[in-house]
Amino acid sequence: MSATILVTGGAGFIGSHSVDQLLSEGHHVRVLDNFSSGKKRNLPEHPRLEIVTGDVRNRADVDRAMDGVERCLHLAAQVSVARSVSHPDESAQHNVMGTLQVLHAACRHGLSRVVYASSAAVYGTPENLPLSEGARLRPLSPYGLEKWINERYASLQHQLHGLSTLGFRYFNVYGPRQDPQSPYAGVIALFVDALRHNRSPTVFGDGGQTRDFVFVADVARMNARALFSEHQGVCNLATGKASSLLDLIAALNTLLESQQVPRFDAPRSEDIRHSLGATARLHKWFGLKEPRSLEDGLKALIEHDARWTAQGPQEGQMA
Ligand code: UD2
Repeated sequence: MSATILVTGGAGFIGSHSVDQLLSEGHHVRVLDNFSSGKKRNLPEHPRLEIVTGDVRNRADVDRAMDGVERCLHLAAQVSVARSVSHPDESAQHNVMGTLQVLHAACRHGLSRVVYASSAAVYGTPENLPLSEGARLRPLSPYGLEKWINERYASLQHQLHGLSTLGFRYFNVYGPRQDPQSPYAGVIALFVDALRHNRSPTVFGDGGQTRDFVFVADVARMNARALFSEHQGVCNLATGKASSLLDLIAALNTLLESQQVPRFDAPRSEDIRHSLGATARLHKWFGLKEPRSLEDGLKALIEHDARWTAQGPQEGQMA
């Protein structure tokens, strides 16, 4: 059955893939985006897609966007961990007050479900791996704390008003449309860009640090699935597999037929060594049994980039 779904931050990286997924499932989608980092070119021309330019911090904009909507995927955020450290007040305005606006409006408009972006950043330095949802939360940045506050607000709105919510703790999401030029680009986007331009990738530290890399199309599928489920609370969105940066460079060299050797730089302060998500809840609640392997995901990313370069953005979009 088709529904009308609001996607805040729908022109961004994860947002635009989620919009594609929801459209492919036959839903009507409304995007609310202020286009500060999201891009119109990430979105298709589609008869079931409506775009509202506005800000989640603005009550009138959120009310306008939520009118007639049944479910909401809330992804609009200030996404830079570094910026949250340098500008904590501005970051909290976006991430805490913006989310509060969305949750509160969802209650006023009688929405049946809100799925929102939390983050692995809520965990901070792990005590045990893999990180399960019950692990102690010790965020290392305002960004991580803001996401945790959002989880608490969502749970409280459930308690007070019966609003059904699910927060996904995204691990390291990668895939097409992650902009390597952005100061907040993830390591995969940066390494692919370096290798494609015959540059050495810069590794902060010794490259032995590991991450749980999740392909964005899997994230989009899980977002869509969660919108139509009843599960309440939080859930990791991870693969349960760890890869080191050196593994990543080796895989990319093979796929791109290059032989780049990394340049090693000082480790980032506050960098965590290992990150790996437990996936039992994700499997049980949302059935992501076989997430895309890193190799397959990197292949899809590289093929997408090649099409984009050859044909331009419209034809380059992923199905
Ligand atoms: C990810 C998320 C962040 C937050 C955090 C929580 C991304 C882009 N960021 O940060 O939003 O949720 O997890 O734990 O997903 N690195 C290099 N060279 C580079 C860039 C990065 O060596 O050119 C290293 C970096 O020092 C780190 C690893 O690669 O050890 C991953 O870095 P990242 O910025 O992609 O993601 P992360 O895990 O710091």
